[in-house]
Amino acid sequence: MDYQAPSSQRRRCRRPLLLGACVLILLIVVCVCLGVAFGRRAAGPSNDRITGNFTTAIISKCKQFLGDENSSENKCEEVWDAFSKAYVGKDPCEVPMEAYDPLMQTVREKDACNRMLFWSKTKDIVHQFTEAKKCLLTLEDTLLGFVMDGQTWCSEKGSKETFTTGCPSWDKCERNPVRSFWNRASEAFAQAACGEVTAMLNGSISTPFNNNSIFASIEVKKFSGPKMRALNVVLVKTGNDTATCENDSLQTLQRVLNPSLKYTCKEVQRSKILDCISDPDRPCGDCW
Ligand code: N1C
Repeated sequence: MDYQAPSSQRRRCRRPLLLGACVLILLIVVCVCLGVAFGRRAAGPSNDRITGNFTTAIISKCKQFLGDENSSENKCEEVWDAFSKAYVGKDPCEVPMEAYDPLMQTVREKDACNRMLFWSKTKDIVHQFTEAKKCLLTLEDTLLGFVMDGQTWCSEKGSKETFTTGCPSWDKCERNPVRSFWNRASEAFAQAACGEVTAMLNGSISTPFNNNSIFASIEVKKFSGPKMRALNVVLVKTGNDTATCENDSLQTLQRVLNPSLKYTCKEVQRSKILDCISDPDRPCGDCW
């Protein structure tokens, strides 16, 4: 026959059990709370989202560009200062291109007459080209272009920090820090245009000269004589691409181009440029 404890004894037995369960529940609650608190901290500004690393990256790229000159340390601090003042503490959709004016004053580039290369939707081939042949220069071959290429940055209203993630995308708002920077730097690069200028446009798309591009909306508008003489378009084509120098958008380009400038356009196969890039003995003039 099963032994049945008297009910008072059963109650006494249950009490420690109940206490244990309470302690366990309490422990679980504490653990969950701690987990959430620490988890939130970990998911907050990740390492590359905090100012320190970005500052270091920008300053060291700047020094890499300027080389080991003694003055490069101070210059790069000065560049960082002017650069960060343009957007730190501001709403990331309220940074106008003019915010970078002081930065442009800080960095003065030498004239590169007859060597300037502009581009639109041809970034890869253009940079392969300038990497291999040193005859032409893009904005990314100047200090600011070199340092900022491929970077993302923004801040927040009232913040002292720079974030490198969670920033507005290119099209989310026009006055975002990255877009305004490229607009302003491109404007300065085009204002410095001198002699014969080359532009590599993409012959694989229906509108090689696109009104929304920086090339059309900023750079071409700044091209003017007498310092600049001509714009030579290289239309990069692949296989049987149909776009030609007669393309409607290129007619528009000729119409909006300052009339004091000479204009030429040449269709060139991408494979021809690539062959030229891979042969160190071929001079630039042979590439198209
Ligand atoms: O809008 P785009 O090209 O016509 O701008 C290209 C034009 C070039 O001639 C450059 O002088 O504007 C200048 N420029 C850069 O140098 C540059 N480097 C990196 C503009 N944009 C630049 N980027 C990034 O490329 C930029 O962050 C944005 O995402 C693209 C714009 O390229 P696009 O539309 O092909």
